[in-house]
Amino acid sequence: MSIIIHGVNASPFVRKVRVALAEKNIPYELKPQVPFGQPPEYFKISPLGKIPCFQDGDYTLPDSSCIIAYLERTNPKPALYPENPKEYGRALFLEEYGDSKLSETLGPVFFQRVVRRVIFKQEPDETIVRKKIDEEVPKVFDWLESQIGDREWLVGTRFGIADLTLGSQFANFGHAGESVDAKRWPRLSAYIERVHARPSFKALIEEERQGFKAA
Ligand SMILES: N[C@@H](CCC(=O)N[C@@H](CS)C(=O)NCC(=O)O)C(=O)O
Repeated sequence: MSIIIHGVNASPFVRKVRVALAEKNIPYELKPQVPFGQPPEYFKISPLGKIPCFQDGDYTLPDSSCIIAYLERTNPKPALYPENPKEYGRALFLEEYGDSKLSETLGPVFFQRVVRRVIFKQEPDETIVRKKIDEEVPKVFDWLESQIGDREWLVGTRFGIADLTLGSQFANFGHAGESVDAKRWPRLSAYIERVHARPSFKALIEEERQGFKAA
């Protein structure tokens, strides 16, 4: 096994890459690298200091979006990006939306409820959590609900980059003890269940849950 992913399994960006690797059936090793207190050597392979970073021999590549785009070229099947130009553009935007807006909205809920408790042994600040859930989540979920419509997957007819990006962010929402209200957002709720039922997601979510329990 020559591929190494530097990172930790709680990161939604690391999970994106791990799901892509699982979908493409590519073996790899996860090498623990926490996203704080990074040693100076880590900045040589990941100049922003962020996780994940990919390594295959002396080839290194940071950033989940760059890594998955690279994997699509080295291991094209099954494809995670649509062929059709319009669908391709839509898939890239949904990936960006997941990595930015959705991450900014759901990430702090996970940080307060899981990272603070498990890593820093502190109580969560529920004021921050409530503000996110009551004020920001509804707008984001309304938009996602409108994008799903009657589709099985967000773009085209196959599971791909948009689905694995959104699914990764929602996995952390689940780890924080939250779920999508199926009465208010029925399509989004069923869609996230569908994404998380894929073997690539299911195995990781279970592994992560066990890790949080043990910590
Ligand atoms: N655009 C990056 C974002 C990665 C990212 O923000 N990772 C967080 C952990 S979830 C991190 O490493 N934060 C540490 C830092 O910002 O110094 C990607 O897609 O890989």
